[in-house]
Parts: sequence; C-alpha cells; structure tokens
Amino acid sequence: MAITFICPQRDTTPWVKALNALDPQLDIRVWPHDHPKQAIELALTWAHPPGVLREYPNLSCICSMGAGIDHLLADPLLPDPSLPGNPEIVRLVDRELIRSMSEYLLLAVLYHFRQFDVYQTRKQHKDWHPLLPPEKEACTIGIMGMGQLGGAAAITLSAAGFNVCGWRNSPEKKQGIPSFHGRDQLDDFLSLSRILICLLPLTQKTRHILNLDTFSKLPPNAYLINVGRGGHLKEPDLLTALDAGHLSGACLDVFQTEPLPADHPFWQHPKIMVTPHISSQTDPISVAPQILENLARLRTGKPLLNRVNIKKEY
Ligand code: OXD
Repeated sequence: MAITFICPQRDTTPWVKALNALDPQLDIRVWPHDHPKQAIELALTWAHPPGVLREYPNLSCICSMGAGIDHLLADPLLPDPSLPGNPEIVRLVDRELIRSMSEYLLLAVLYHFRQFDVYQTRKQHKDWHPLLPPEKEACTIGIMGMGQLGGAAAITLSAAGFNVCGWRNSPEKKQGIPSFHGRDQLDDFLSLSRILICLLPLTQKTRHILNLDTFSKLPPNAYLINVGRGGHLKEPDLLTALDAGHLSGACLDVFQTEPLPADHPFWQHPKIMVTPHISSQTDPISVAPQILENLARLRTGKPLLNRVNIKKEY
C-alpha cells in the first residue's frame, strides 16, 4: 500500500524527505505522477483539484496538510466521511504550529501596542517625537476562535501582561481566559476588544464576519489582526473603516486572493501590514510522526488523531 500527496501548489520534497527519514520503506507517491490509484490508502492534500479524491477506490484517510480544512470543503465532490466506506478526514495540528502562531501574534500585538507602526511612518519625515507610553489596562485583546491555536495565543498574550478575552461558537472556558460565545455575546466581546484577532475556522457562519458592522462595535482606534482566512474579511469594509479613522490599523496574513495581487490596495495602504500567509507554517519534520501515527492507527483500526467534524466545518 502507499500514500500520496495531492497539492499542486506546494513543494513536497521536504515532506517526502521527513517521512522517509522516519520510515524508509514507506511508498510515497506525488500526484499526478506514476500513480497506482488502487494502492493509495492515505492522501495528504492542500487545495487538491475538485473530484480527484473520488478516484482512489481504497482511500481510507484524507489528511489536510495544515490546520485548516476549508480548502478540502471547497471541493463539492469531497467524500462525506460520515457515510460508511468513505475515507476519514483528519488535519495536522502540532506543537510547532501552535508555538509559531503564538509567536507571530505576540509580535504583531507588540508592534502595534508599542507604536512601532506609528514610528515607522514618522521615520519617513525624520519626526523625533516620543508618543505617550501605551497603557496595557486600556488595551484588551479579543481573540475570535479559541481552539488549540487561539487558546495557546491567549495564554501567551496574557503571560505578556495583556487582558485577553475570547469568543467562540460554544461555551467553554479556556484556562481561566474570560470567554464569550455565540452571536448573542458577540457585541459584548467586540466592545472590549481594542485589538481584535481573528483565528476562526472559515465556515458558512464565519465568512465575512470581519465587516463594517463588526468594526463599528469595537472601541475607537481598534486594531485588527487577521490570521484566520482571507474569506473572514470583507476587504472593502476594512478600507472604509481605516479611512474613516474607526480602525487605527491592521496586520493581515491571509487574503481573499493569495498571493495578494500586485494591484491590490492593501499593498500601498500606510496602515496595513501585510505578511504572506506565514503566521504558522506546517513544519514537515514536526508533523511527520503524527502522519505516521495516523497511518499505523488506520492499519490497526484505532481511532485517528485530529479528526475533523465535517458538519461543524473544522
Ligand atoms: C493552515 C495554514 O491551515 O497554513 O495550517 O493556513
């Protein structure tokens, strides 16, 4: 039996190397080359061509090559894992991914909180005027999405001395972090969030949740950090909120279209920081043991790690 990568936009070389370093006998194929479809039992995918996963008669597991699964759900022909005989769907979540997301968010928060964004603009005018020191008490950070990544970021940011609160779909307290849940509590959460971080999964409920109405409920001069998905943000609404002065700035790592097109207004906007979807990148060496563990579980009929709930869309 064999596994395959189906990820047309990604270089699979480091992945194959990391897996074969742990299991030199593992038969690894890369779509669309030299492909005995009958032999494939597990497919690692990222933005696969729609419908292709139905071509593998013995496929038992589909594994997202990252934490997100929206790229899988974009396939209208994705086999439904709740139907008997269809492959299970899992995602990759690992300590390294969680650590690097927390690190990115700490940096993005401090960059804004310590006013480096303002000084960077002032430098162009050789402007030497210290601003008043910022006050942490007046700067609550609101995290939308309190799953594994959001929960860890909340702990990192509160350890750095910030007041942090979270908002999630269902009620659940995360290690002492005050938490809001559901649409009913969204406005209360937003009214506290001087820095708003979006780490939600992209679902039908959360698409375009970052819109003008949401921004209008934040405290004045709020700052947005989006590390969820480009589909969470109504991009023209961000420009309107920034130009109206209601938001003081934004740090964006994800975009509606990636790579961000050269003529996109975000590139030139002085109040928008752009990074190229690097907030947390899956490290093949770090996740290789998890992939092999799931392959072993598949072969011995044990429950798989990091299974996805397709109904919840994450
Ligand atoms: C992921 C990502 O989902 O890299 O892991 O966006």
